[in-house]
Amino acid sequence: MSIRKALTIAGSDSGGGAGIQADLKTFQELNVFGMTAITAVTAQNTLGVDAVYPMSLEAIEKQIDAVATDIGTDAVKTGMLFSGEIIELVVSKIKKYNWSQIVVDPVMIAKGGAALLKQEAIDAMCQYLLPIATVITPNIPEAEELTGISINTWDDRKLAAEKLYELGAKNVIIKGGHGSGDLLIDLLFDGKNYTELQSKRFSTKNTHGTGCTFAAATAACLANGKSMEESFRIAKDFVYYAIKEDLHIGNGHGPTNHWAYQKQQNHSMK
Ligand code: PXL
Repeated sequence: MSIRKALTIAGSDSGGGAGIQADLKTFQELNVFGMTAITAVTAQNTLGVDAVYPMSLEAIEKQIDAVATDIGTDAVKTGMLFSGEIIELVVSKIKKYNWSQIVVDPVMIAKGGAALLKQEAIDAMCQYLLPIATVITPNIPEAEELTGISINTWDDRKLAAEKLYELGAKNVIIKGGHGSGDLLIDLLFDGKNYTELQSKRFSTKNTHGTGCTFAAATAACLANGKSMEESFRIAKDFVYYAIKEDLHIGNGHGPTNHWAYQKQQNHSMK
């Protein structure tokens, strides 16, 4: 069996719940060999982000080159990219290496409000990153920021998805975690069809890193050769169980449970 690989280009979360740590745990659980190019190091725990240290452009470039020139990858996931110049570098490398399964999580702000992307970088994201995205996975505030559309109704959400598609993303998933109500509905738009996936909304503060985990699960599934819709369904299930079986780590917004999906699969096979 050939081993499928995925590369995450993202920030490090010392607390282990989000960023590259969440990505690697997710890749591992979904049977994909995970690799990293770290764009920034954050000092943080479940209570918040204490400091952000962006890596130099050279350090980011060398990490991507090292992976590309020896190992290669079947999918790329981008997370915290911090600045316009990092976005431009990452896009030029993705083009240079002809990578084609690109999951863009447009990370902007941490739960406590710390900026993980400079305001000036939003233009670069729209101009350079969206056109190479196989799929972009914003939450509602991120979709609003990227499109300028304020999302209050289901039609607003569809309109924002269409706008992100027009900006160049081949598929758009607008997640519903920031909505309200008993049901959490995520929306996929592929340029023609809409797919809505519903699940129960849990009342828990342990949701740190759900966005990273969702995008990493999507990238792992694409690396494994699954279709966009199937990848969407598996990523949704992965995050559902990760929130449902929360771990209660730390005193603030705790991480999700990256083991839960596999445990569920193993039980249901018995
Ligand atoms: O969940 C967004 C996110 C992404 N990447 C890093 C983070 C966070 C949230 O805190 O720290 C590195």
